[in-house]
Amino acid sequence: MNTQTITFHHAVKKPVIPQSWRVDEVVALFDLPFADLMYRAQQVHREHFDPNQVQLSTLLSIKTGGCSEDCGYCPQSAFHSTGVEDRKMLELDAVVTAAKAAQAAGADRFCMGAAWREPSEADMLSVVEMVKAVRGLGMETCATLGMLNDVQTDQLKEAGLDYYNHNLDTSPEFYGDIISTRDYQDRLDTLERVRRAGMHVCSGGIVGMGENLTQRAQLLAQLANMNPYPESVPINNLVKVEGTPLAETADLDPLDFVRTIAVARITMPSARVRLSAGRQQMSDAIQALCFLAGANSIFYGEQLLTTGNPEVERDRALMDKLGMYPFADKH
Ligand code: SAM
Ligand code: DTB
Ligand code: SF4
Repeated sequence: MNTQTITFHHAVKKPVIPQSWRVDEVVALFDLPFADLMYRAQQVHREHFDPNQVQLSTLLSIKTGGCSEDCGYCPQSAFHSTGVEDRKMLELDAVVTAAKAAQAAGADRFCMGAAWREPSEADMLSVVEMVKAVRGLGMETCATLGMLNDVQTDQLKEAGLDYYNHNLDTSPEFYGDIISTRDYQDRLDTLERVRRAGMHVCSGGIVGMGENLTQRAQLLAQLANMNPYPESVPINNLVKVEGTPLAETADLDPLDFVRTIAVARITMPSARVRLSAGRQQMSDAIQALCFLAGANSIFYGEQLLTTGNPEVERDRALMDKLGMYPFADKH
């Protein structure tokens, strides 16, 4: 077995041994009694991280709406009437102002999102300037722009992009029920290019879209078996937006969401597991369980891309209540 070494931001070098999780093994984790699952997740978490530290990422939509993909969950798809307006790309100044505000509020990573199937050459010129400017502030940079080719991944790496977010979203089996305008393999190919260009990979998915437990396990097995697995793993709870095909999907039991976080932690021990979209609809108690299950990152700031996220004050109060602290604070 070959061993690879990856450099993590804010962490020591860790060897990552290629993993091969079978789907039935992942299902067996989901099926554990809750207390046993939480215990295992906490053991793994504490072996790899300070369990009281949380990474704070602020999102900014640099290009909103009018997307040519038909992702069934997404308020920004041109296929759905959700009331989200198609706006032109933000100017560099507006992006830098938002990044400075996020930094002042305590965020350490700034993620720029665009409602594109893929960026054009002209788009890339603007994004490169944005990445350079945000990196210049001393923040970690992340972008999520859709599919990329080799030239684009090199441009982003050169500009100083630390992470590229590109979610697998769901299992290969369920994928076709949610998106028809691109394939699972397209997603895997972009992730491979990001890796080859030398950037950190941020990839996760959405739960609560009507997938069954096996399909949830298939998503996590896909992520965990990447060699190496992503450094950042966002687990989103579907935000149901009126006008999208998934608006009426039945709620996922919040404890099943907590289980998903725990299984992500166990299967990807050294990854930053992010408790992502859906926090605004979650009680403090469920969020606390997610942190106990191994989540150690959140989106921070009132807005995700087009939907809401808890207010900074609420998150600060929650962190205080739980004795948790962000990276940006010196401890
Ligand atoms: N257009 C690019 C792409 O799809 O890769 C980047 C932006 S896209 C909005 C980024 C991710 O947001 C999606 O892959 C999906 O996981 C997540 N997302 C979008 N709408 C969501 C929703 N309603 N609830 C939860 N997550 C959502
Ligand atoms: C991710 O996994 N979740 C974020 C980020 N990566 C780009 C996006 C969540 C979007 C939720 C719906 C919205 O606000 O439009
Ligand atoms: Fe477009 Fe991304 Fe939304 Fe899909 S998830 S419709 S690619 S913005």
